[in-house]
Amino acid sequence: MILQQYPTRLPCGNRVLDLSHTHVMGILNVTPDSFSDGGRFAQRDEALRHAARMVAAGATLIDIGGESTRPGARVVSALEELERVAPVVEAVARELDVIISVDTSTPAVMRESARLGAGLINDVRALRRDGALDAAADTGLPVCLMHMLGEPGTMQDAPHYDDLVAEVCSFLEQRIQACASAGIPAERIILDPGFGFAKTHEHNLSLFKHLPALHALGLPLLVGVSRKSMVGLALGKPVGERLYGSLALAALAVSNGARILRVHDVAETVDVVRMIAAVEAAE
Ligand code: 9MG
Repeated sequence: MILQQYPTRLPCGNRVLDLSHTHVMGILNVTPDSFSDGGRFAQRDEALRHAARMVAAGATLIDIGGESTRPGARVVSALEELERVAPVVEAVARELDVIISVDTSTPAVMRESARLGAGLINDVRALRRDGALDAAADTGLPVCLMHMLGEPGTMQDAPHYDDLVAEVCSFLEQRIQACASAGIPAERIILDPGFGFAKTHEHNLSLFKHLPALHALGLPLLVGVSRKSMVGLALGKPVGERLYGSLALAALAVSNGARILRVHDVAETVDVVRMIAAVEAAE
């Protein structure tokens, strides 16, 4: 059992996230290759249906992203990202009872998504883009700060650490400090080790093993490993066969203090979380 040091109520816009237990965040990518090419409204409706399925399966957060963060991915303009994300944020906010997380590093997308009803900003660049700290602070929303070195396009070019865990912790502490200076208090921050971002397979495994060190920073942890290469490489499985490995890591993450699991397979991960909760609630 891991003791938590942060408040259990995290206001996320017009909803509250109860951090006394672990939540499942469903992934909703709205990049051009995510949905059929039937035009903008058809894509928005398809995205909404997918979000509704994840909510029905037990997701309490939906993470909407319009910029691919895969290694080698193209950087999109703020306008392009906004055109992908905004209609979906607006539709999900109108139709579904769920906290919307917006997966973005772009200040204009943060501001507009907050206006349309988003409740959380998930930034893989930890608010390091110009204007991102101020934009996030102005929204008043909580932020997820993820560890990554460099940019998605180049982050896997021989990442090196002298002391991986210490360097990840120190990076996150520096970003917490930058947030404080910009007016974002620690009570509005979620931390994420950034599995698969500027890390080799060995780095990912080792960082996972040392999750308690990140938990000791005293803020809620988000873990995203669903179908990632660390599962594929450990098991020798292609992306379509990584469910059981992803669920094993989800269970380990929960028992090491993760409060949000960012996943593709919502129903299966919700079962993992509920099963662990049932055991923890027993005498
Ligand atoms: C957008 N995105 C892709 N992988 C992620 C991860 O592991 N964590 C967070 N916070 N965002 C992610």
